[in-house]
Amino acid sequence: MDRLIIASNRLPVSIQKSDEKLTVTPSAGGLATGLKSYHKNNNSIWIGWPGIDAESEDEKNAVSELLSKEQCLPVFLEKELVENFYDGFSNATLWPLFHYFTEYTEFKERYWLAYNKVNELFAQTIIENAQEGDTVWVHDYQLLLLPNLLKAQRPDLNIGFFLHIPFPSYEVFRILPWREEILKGLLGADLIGFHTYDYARHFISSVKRLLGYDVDFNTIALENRQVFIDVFPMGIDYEKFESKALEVQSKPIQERSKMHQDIDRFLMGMPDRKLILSIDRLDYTKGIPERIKAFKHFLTKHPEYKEKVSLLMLTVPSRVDVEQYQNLRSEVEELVGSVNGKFGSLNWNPIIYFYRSLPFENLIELYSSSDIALLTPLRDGMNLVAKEYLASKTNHKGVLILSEMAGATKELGEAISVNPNNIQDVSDAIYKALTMSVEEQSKGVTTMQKRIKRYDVHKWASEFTNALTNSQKKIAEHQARKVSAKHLEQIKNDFIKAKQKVLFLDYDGTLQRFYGNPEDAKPDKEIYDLIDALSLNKSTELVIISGRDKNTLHKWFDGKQVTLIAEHGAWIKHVNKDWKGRNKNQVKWKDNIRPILESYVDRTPGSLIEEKTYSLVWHYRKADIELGILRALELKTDVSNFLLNQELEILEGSKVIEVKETGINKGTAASEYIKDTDYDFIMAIGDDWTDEYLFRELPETAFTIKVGTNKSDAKYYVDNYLEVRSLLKKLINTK
Ligand code: GDG
Repeated sequence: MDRLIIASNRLPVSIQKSDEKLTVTPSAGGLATGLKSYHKNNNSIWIGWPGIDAESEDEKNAVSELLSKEQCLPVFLEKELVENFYDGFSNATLWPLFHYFTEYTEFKERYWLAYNKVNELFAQTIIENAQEGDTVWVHDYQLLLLPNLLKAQRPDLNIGFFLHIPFPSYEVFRILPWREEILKGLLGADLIGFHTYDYARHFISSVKRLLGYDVDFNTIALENRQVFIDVFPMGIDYEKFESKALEVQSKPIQERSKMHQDIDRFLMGMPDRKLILSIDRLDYTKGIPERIKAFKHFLTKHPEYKEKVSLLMLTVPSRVDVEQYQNLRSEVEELVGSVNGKFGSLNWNPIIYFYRSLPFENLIELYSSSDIALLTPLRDGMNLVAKEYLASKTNHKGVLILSEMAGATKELGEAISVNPNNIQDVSDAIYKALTMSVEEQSKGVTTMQKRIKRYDVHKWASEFTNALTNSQKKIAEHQARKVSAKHLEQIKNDFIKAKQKVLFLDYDGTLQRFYGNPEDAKPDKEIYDLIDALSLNKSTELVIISGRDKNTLHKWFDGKQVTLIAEHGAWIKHVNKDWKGRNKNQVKWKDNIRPILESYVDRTPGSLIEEKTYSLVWHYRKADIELGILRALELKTDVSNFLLNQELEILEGSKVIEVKETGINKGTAASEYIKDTDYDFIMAIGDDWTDEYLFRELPETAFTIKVGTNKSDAKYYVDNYLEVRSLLKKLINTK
């Protein structure tokens, strides 16, 4: 990999100003702490907002200089821009929407404009600093437009994007007024990574539904590029947490920090005393009020735990200027007060509440000393705190209670999983954790530790960047097979030299673009002109080879100097001759298959049946895209039960399932066509899966060309039907 440029809203360090002096402090948050060591070791450049509103050019220069020592480059943002971009579109539009808090989501044009502006400023800074072929790794929801801004101006860059928060279901995402722009922005990346498979499939589903692109497993086929989607659950710097935990726990009691000594005193205040820990930013996604209510329920249900257990809540101040966060703070403090007021005593606070952030060392003391971690977000992209808690459990004793709405739950199957909205469920989980045997604790913790140690943040970052390099290789491979000016020259030269030539041309998606209504795809003047011009050359035979029924092809091309092959080869009409069909299968198979297809039409609005001589076709191009794909899978299974001994097969095309008599496909039809003539130039162009038969069966010397970016056995690629037409134009007027 060439040089790496990391781009995120915040840099791994912040610049602060006090008494006219600038100071550098490490930024909090999972992304900054997680990637920091990777950044240092890989000699990358990190581009982001320094967190300060620089007042003058001199100050900007001073900030830049301080940052350059950290391999960082600033994007300076003015105060008003930050308000609309950061507090506005990022945190009042995207953050609530992507976490399913639609009621908090604000749609304001000025937020959107600022968001565009900031993404453009990032693009500008990166472009000014990126060398040819550099890799850019863009992070998170503040920069969703950046990949495409970069790709449009600098196609040479390898662009990766990672989303740290959930990608919501299509039903929620579609609410966003700028949904298409956001998707297109992201699709400028070559690789897009998510924490979980669910987020990835939500994204793919939105792309399919809103932009209509074809998706083949994890590859999205754009008009002229491919975008790869994959899952990379973010890890932590395991080593760092483990070693710090060993260090703080091995200190003699008198040398421990004040906080650590307080915890020791609390735990030793009574035999069997237990400490439950929760750590999160004060955010409505974290389920903090629900957690307090569940703890209250637990204390009511289990009075025997009075004075024996406390919940230590570290809530880190966050987005303090935003009203919802201020309201949340009041609500949380009221709830804490009411629980402590109701259950507490002179020497026992059921809830120990901190509203601040703590130094790293204190954080580790909390992790390693507490018996249970109670992490119950209502929605969370990953939740690194869960992993950090486990890594700090160097004595392997501890229990993790984790919300099933956190991305981390997918990897931490041995944790006690809870629905954070179910207060009874969370209260039961607390009881279960308090009564869990040491052996069981140790078994769970050790298993999870092994997993998160193996897939730590270094592995995560290298897996992502390796996948980005691999996607680059696949893209390069595809690029190399694209019909270039050089290839065109070669095709043209061979065409001129050849004595007997044949061109097999698919119709829909190859000579003509796809239309929602197949009837609208009738040939335009340019197609007729092309056919007429090409057929002037006496040594050239033109064959239109299509899955369409013979009547349509007849209507469109009768009288033209072109051979027509209809229904994938079931019918052929040589120039100036009549249609010739295959012998009809005597078995009345259609009567058996038709009712099955009809049941699918009934259950899949927008789908329809087409009857051809040798086949029955179920079309679902106009149906809901996901339902169509699902039904197509079902239909294949259903129909395959009827195929035995019937000499029938299933052919899957673009949004169609065709049940047809065996041995009929474009490959056998083309082989049949060329078998008696010695052609010294054969070319085949097609866009569909059914054209793959053609590409495979034609002789090795044939020029086979795939339209689009999907995987193919063809030797070459072109982007779309317009490129097909311009390629054919090059062959006109040659003798
Ligand atoms: C996004 C996603 C996803 C917290 N309090 C203190 C402190 N922290 C550190 C923790 C941890 C980080 O902050 C919080 O972890 P999150 O996982 O919640 O990460 P965020 O950056 O807030 O959020 C989230 C994450 O990105 C990574 O992709 O997991 O779902 O929302 O590292 O240790 N650190 C210190 N003092 C504190 O008081 N020193």
